[in-house]
Amino acid sequence: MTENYILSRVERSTGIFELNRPRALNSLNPEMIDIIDNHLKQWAADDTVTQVIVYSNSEKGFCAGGDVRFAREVVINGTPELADKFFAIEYNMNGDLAHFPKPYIAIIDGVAMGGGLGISAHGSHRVITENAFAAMPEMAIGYIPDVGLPYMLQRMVGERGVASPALALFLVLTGWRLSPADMMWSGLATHFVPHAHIAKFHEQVITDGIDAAVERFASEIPEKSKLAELFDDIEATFNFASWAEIEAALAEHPNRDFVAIVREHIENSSPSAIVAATELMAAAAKCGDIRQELALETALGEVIRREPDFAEGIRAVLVDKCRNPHFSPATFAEVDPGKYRAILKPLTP
Ligand code: QUE
Repeated sequence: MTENYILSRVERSTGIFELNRPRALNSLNPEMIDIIDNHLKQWAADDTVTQVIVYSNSEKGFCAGGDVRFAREVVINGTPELADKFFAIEYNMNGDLAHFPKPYIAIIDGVAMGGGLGISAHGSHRVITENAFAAMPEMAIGYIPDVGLPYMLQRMVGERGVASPALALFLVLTGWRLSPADMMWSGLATHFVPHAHIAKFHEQVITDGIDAAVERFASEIPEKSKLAELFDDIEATFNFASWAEIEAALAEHPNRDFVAIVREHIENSSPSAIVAATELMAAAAKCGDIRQELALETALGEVIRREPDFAEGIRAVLVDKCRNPHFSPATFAEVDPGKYRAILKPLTP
């Protein structure tokens, strides 16, 4: 029997995706991605649907990411092409979502990581509560930042009013866990609604539309962003197109507390993933459309999923949950960025 991992329906003029896979923290499997993409196509063309809303029906969180346990299994069983197919379909859906022509509202009332940001961050309204947090944690599993976030993160302006490629790179390389205040400040989130008002907010979105609901329920976030305090240090050390340059900048950076934070965050990360991600972000900066950037992820993802760190990282983080990965190569000095550059170059505008 197949379970309804996404409950989709139309209420009044609102298309609804209710994420319903609580045991896996709503992580997205191929079936869920198909449901989202098919409905987006249908609802984009249907004049009776004026907006779309996505939310989780579980207290546990919004969405933890893609179904990478599945991806690991097919890779170690010698059929990585099944993972290729899964990710290609997911990334295509992320592109469709980024170009969706109507208001798309995500209510994030808990964790949103990786693929969970891929089904929320590209929409017009990213509504968070004080329970929200977000991260791009792929470095820990020997993978690359994906689902269009390398493109989106570099272009969001947030409360600063100006995009920061350095901030985007810092976020994907460190896997920084963004607090609600960090999400608002960075631009990952667009509106804050206290958890206590979310049910009423949700109801009003459906009865009166997103603008009226935001007008009534959105408020100032009470906390301050820690990320904002690190911003000058981030700009001074992450505004580079290669990991070697970032390492050199970190080595000389006067604020050693900041450098210690960075080192602590990348301690259990795959050196190959960090180098590949830095190359991907530099290439993503040159893209004029998210679909071009998704093509970079597709190509680089196929290569990196076949490297040992992918299966090993998922084993350590999600299967054995022991956080003692044995990455290979184990040091940055042994990783050749040229290998990743060669994959990206022909596809980079
Ligand atoms: C990196 C990832 C994922 C991750 C952790 C990482 C990811 C993902 C999950 C996850 C978490 C909890 C679950 C689950 C999956 O964690 O993609 O099923 O219950 O889905 O460091 O990319």
